[in-house]
Amino acid sequence: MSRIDRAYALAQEHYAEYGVDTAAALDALAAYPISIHCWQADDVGGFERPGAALGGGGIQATGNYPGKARNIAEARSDYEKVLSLVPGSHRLNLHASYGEFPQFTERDAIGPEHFEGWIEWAQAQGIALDFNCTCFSHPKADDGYTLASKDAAIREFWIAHVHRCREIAGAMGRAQGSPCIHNLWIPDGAKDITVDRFGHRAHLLESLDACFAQDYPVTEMKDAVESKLFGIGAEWFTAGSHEFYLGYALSRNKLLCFDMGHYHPTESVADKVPAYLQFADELLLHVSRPIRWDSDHVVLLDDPTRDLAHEIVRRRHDKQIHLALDFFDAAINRIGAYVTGIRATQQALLQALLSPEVRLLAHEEAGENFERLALLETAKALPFGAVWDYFCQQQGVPPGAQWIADVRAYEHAVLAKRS
Ligand code: RNT
Ligand code: ZN
Repeated sequence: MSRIDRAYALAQEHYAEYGVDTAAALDALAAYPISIHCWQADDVGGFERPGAALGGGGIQATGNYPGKARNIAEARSDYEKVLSLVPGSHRLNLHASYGEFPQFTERDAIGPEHFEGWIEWAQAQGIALDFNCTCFSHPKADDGYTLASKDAAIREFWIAHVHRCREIAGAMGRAQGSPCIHNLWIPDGAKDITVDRFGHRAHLLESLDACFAQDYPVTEMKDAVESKLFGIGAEWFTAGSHEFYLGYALSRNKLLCFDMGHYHPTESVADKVPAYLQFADELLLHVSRPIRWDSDHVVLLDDPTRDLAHEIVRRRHDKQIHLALDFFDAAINRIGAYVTGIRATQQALLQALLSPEVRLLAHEEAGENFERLALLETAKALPFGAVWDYFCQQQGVPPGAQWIADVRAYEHAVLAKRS
């Protein structure tokens, strides 16, 4: 028996003493898909034009580590490398700006034909696709407004873009036999005091209704709307705030997307999940790590992520929580950033799946609050790492720290050759 097998056998026994079935936890983990965001590979640049770069829109990738993907072939090679280093089943979350455009194509003219290559590639990888409209980094977003603009022509343009994106998402969902989640986030807002907040939001409401006028079967695609607190250059006013989209999602039967970086720093997204799920059966999460602001740092196995994972796992039998990642660090090896963040998210899920929930709940319901606290603390020291390594081995990906050297080797062989 290898060290990993022996350690797992002991861990299995150990967890069983706490009433936890490690094999069941691993089955559940293997079945929980994480939608990997495409934009860590190229700093949210997209491939609409050669050398496209993220511009404006209140999101910002910082750093200039060498080796970012310069075209779709390079991005796919990077995603394949990432997929080879993470256990479990996954999806890829594409932005509209990552289409295969033979020549520059305006955003209101894109279509499923520009994503056929992606659909084929995803099928070959055994993964499904999710989709996002791209309502930023564009001259028609330069004044800070898209769907909430006071200019009817600007709104029309972006509504047409979202129509195209929903059609693309529908085509993806049909091809893959699993609904494609189409997420809408807009940067709309203003740097300084804005008098007519009501007017901009009224336009946004009307634009969204126009965006979603056409119904698609839920087996093909589902719409999500993502709120935000503020962005760089939109510090004073953000039209698509939490309250706005909370009302919108509930009244229009859309999925609400909670991004972990889009709230006041002391708010807990983990706590929002069981609140929101009193009113809805489904939601989308953007797992991210804000530091002081919506900085989109690489996700780690930290308290907010662990806390969120517990809420996800607790609801896995009666609610649908779609898990997508949203971080982009341009200051370190981008493949390493991906793998670190994906594995951390899965580790958080695994820790939650291995939590002695039955006992914790019994203590809670008996009013044994000291016992509850003490058991929570004790559970932190259970041999979770042994279960994780076994999972990696079972899934045919490197356990422990072995993958770090693999990323370094890929950097030498592939990334370092990109100028
Ligand atoms: C921006 C939102 C949004 C983007 C991606 C690229 O603040 O979080 O989800 O990060 O669409
Ligand atoms: Zn997000």
